[in-house]
Amino acid sequence: MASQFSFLVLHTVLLTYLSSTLAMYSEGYFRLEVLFTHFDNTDGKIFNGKRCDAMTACDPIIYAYIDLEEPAAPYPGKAKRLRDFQQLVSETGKNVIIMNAKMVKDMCIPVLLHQQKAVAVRAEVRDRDYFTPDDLIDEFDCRFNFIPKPGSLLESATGTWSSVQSCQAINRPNKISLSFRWRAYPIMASDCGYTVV
Ligand SMILES: [Ca+2]
Ligand SMILES: [Ca+2]
Repeated sequence: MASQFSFLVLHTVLLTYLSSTLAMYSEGYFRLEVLFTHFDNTDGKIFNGKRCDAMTACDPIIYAYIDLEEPAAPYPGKAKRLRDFQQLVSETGKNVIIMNAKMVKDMCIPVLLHQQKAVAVRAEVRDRDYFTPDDLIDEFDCRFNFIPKPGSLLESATGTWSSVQSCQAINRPNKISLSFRWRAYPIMASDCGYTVV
């Protein structure tokens, strides 16, 4: 009797868990995380080939914006002004940065199973100067496609990171690089500010 009861309880718990997971997934809301890992501007130059600073290495500030709205548009897409971007990294006297700089954005327009959602992360890197306006080092488009798979249903709140990918530099491609990983995992409608009935 007791074991029958605990079986029933377990059964109910499992069903509740599965249906909530299914509901969560079927709504198609996801949290997207982008992790910048590596910036390399070994020769210490800005967008026009001049040096960042006369005597020292660059002082890079990395700004980024996850563009879900106009991902197919050329740079900078939806991020029209510097204040649209989020400042992620600021370093002094470094041409190369190894980092773990993460940004997060919720995808609150549902992406359904096997649909493809294009994403473009816009990044702008500037050289901080204290007595003159900051110099533009380069601008980057970091593009990828997110396609929810049936496996997404079973992923925990962590998801799996992509392999390391390269952004496309707008001004000095092949001379400067910015790399990243990304992942996406299901979230609840309430995370998007929607009321669940
Ligand atoms: Ca400078
Ligand atoms: Ca500087």
